[in-house]
Amino acid sequence: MTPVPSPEIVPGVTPRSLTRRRLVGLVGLAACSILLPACSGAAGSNGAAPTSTGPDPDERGTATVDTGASAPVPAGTVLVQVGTASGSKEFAYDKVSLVEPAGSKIRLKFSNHTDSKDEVGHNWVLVKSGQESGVVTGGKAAGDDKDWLNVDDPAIVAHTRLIEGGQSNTITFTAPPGSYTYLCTFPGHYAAGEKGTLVIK
Ligand SMILES: [Cu+2]
Repeated sequence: MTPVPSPEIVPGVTPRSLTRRRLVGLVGLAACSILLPACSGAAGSNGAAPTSTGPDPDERGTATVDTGASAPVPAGTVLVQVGTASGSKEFAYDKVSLVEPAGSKIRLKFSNHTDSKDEVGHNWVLVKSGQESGVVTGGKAAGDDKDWLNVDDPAIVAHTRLIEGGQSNTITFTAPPGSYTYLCTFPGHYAAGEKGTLVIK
């Protein structure tokens, strides 16, 4: 599956167009709907209705349990919490700047604060500075089946899962001193402002 839909504008598009599992073919539309100036006037032919593929295993059962949150906390671990904005049309983290001490393990709890009914997926991906666009592009190419992330991209330092509203995912990682960007690889979200900076020093 290679969702590269033509951009188009449909009046009255709801936030559902940015949902994780539905309207996959309309991702371009979703990106457009939050970037209206760039897309105004554009017309495409991809108006196909979404195809239901049944319940996604990620959305039920153990995959939705934040097992990382209950793992033992090694000495010297720094606890960090980052969430998303709560609105289904807001694409932002609640913290855009983090500074953490060099040499620490960082345990990061990432929470998607959108309403679960809105089905807006987000992730938190830590990227080497200057390589943001490649990670975003690679994520889009990876597609919905890969949760919009190319996990093999060497520019990625750490990442959470793509999670639904109301869920959290905790990860533990270390990173060498430096400046990093964290961003969401769901198509359109980074461009809409879902990003921040983490400095390790
Ligand atoms: Cu996002």
